[in-house]
Amino acid sequence: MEKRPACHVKRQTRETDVQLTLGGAAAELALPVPIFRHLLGAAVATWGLPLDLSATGDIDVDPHHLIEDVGIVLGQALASYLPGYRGVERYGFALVPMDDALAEVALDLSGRPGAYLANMPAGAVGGVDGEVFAEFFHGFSRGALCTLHIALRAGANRHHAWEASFKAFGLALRQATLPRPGLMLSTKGVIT
Ligand SMILES: [Mn+2]
Repeated sequence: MEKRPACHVKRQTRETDVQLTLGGAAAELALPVPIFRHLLGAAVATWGLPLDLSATGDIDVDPHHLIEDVGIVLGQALASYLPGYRGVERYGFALVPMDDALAEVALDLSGRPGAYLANMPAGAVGGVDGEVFAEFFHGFSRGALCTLHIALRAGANRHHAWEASFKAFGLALRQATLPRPGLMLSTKGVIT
C-alpha cells in the first residue's frame, strides 16, 4: 500500500487562523487553549496519524471560534486526505474507559454531516464549557462530511468524560481510516 500524500489545509478568517498538515512527518499542536491542546492531543495519539497544527484566534472573546474552526479544518483535511473515502474501512467504533468515565463513539465516513452528542457534561473543564468541545465535533462532522455519534455511558468527572470521548473519537477514526484497498461498503457504489 503506497503512502498517501500529506494534506495541507489553511483557513483564515477575521476570527481565526488555522493551518495544519495531516499525515506528514512533523507532529506538533500549537494551540493557545491548553485544555483543548490536551484533549486534541489525546485524540491524535489514539488515531495514530501525524497531525501538525498551528492555530490562533480571538480567544480573548471566547475559545468557541478557535475550537470550532480547528474541528472544521481537521475535518476538511481528512476529506482531502482520503478522497471519496474510497479504500478505507469507512466505519469506526470505540468504547473507552477513563476511571469513572465510559465514552462511546461511532463514526461513519458517510459523505453526510451530522454530530450527535448524548449525555455529555455542560460544565467547564480547564476553563472551557462543555458546549464548546461539542462545537469541535460539530465542526469536524461538517468539514469531514461524516456521521458522528458520541455518548457518555457513565462518568461524573467532566475532565474524564471529555478526555475519554476524545480518545474514543481518535480510536474510531483509526479504525474507519484503516486502508482497505478496493473496499467500498456502499450499495450505492459511492459515498454521498
Ligand atoms: Mn487529562
